Amino acid sequence: MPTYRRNGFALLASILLPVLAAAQTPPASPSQAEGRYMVQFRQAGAADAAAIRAAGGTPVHQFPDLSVIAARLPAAALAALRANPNVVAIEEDPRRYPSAQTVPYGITMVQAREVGDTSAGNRKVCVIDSGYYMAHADLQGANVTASPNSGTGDPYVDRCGHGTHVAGTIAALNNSEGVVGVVGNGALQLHIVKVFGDSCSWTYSSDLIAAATACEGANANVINMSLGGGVRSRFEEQKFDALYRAGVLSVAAAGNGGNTQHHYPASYSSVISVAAIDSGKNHASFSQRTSQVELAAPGVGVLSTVPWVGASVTVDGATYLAAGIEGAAQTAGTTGPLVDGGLCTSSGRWSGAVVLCERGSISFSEKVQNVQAGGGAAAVIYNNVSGGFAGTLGSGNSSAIPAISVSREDGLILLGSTGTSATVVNSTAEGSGYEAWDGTSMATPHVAAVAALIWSHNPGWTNAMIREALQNTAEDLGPAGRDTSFGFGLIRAKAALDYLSGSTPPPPPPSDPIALQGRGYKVKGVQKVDLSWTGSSAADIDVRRNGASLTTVPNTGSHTDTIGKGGGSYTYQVCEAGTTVCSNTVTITF
Ligand SMILES: [Ca+2]
Ligand SMILES: [Ca+2]
Repeated sequence: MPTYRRNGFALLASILLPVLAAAQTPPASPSQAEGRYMVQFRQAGAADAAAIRAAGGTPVHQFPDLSVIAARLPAAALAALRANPNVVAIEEDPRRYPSAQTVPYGITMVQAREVGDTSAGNRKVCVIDSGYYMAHADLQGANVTASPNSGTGDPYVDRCGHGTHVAGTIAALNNSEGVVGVVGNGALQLHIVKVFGDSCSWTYSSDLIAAATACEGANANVINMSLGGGVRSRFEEQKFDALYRAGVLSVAAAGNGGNTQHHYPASYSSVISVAAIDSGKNHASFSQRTSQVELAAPGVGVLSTVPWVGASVTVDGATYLAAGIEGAAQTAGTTGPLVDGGLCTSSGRWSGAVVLCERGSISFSEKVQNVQAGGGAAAVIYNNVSGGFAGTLGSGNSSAIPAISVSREDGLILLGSTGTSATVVNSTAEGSGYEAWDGTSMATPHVAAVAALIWSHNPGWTNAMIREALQNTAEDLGPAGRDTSFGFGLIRAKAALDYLSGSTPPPPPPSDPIALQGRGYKVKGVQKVDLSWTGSSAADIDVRRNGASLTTVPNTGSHTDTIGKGGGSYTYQVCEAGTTVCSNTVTITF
């Protein structure tokens, strides 16, 4: 009779875009009464600056090689200089903006920016997920390894995006673009194991065991598992227990069911279970509440890297991240003058324009159709309440023009730029994009990366020391003390590092090279215990029960103890015969 049970593991992110951040906010406009211009004269000379001043302007820069003077000019001065026969040309001094990088709120909230990362290269985080989009402009190419393709496709291709989003939270680069991760210097070692293929759905528990074994083989210190399933596996638990004993810190998502059920591997004692909170440190309603929840981290509206271009609108050199309206046309870049369409409840004369529409009154589909009917090249719908939103044209609907949504905050900024050129992008093509996602999947990498970051300050610290420090320094949230929603609370990198600072590395762990496992069962009322062990090459093994030697057997790696009828609790240990080299203890209770 087959006893196979499909032990499915789902990715733990809802692919939603509820919170969208402005990549950049342009500086406030200067007074319109006076503008910055560059004035070119026929000949460079001291008389040029005098001419500017005589007209009522104020020189700012002089470029003799160009015969140009940059100056602040009131309208009257501008008119006077235009009439000056010595002036060749006048050009408005256009604005230039710094390339901007957004620091996602979660990175700040977990104190990642308060802890030095110069030694991050001595730690390795293994990411078991859907792959890693190696070509992303904001992700490191160095210090990354991957387990070979085992049927899920190239590990450096991620058509699902989940693994790339998780990796961005861990290690997006601290540069002039996009976002930044917990460790932004590109030094942290990453090992990628791709268990989710392009279908992005589920994998088997045994695939996860194999992946964890691959992490172990790659000498990972921390394993990130933004995944889980509701069915426990004894063998999987044994694997993570063994990894913990071997010094690996495993971190997994508590689950997105919004219920009180345990999710695995998060709910094994040897794995840290991570709950999700929002930017206000409130418990995310989807985040599962269990006795195993250990730490909380940001998991709502987490902005990170995705392997597709995505949606945005760029005006005056500033790019605002957006969300594509479902069903609308794709575009790699549609440019037109930005106009205010109000609520877009009717069509205007919008030929070639990028039309701003406020959300409300009519459906998104009707707004986009009105923009299209008015000749508009693209529609940008901004929210009528704070934050962003994910919109759709409705089932089966489409539009010939691209349409995207932005937050109310960004919409109001854009309203101040009407008349200038705007470029709308809405593309699922492969590329370096960013999206804000929800999920305990998004919370988990904050914890894995913070653990690696603080651990890098002293590789002599043990996984247990790191775990204890994270627990004892978490910011208590919700009911006082550990609770099922937040565990010990919000993870805090700086506090944990301070807690550990001054700690000296402990002596090497007690000689415990033999790993013992036991399983108890009854046959017609007779208690039996199957023992199995690894890690010893001795010829003979002494089996001990409740502290006393029971028998000495050849080292076959296993032994069955038959106790007789009845019940009780029995503690086992095995030692190399005639030595004090012993295993851990295992207690079996009937
Ligand atoms: Ca960046
Ligand atoms: Ca609490």
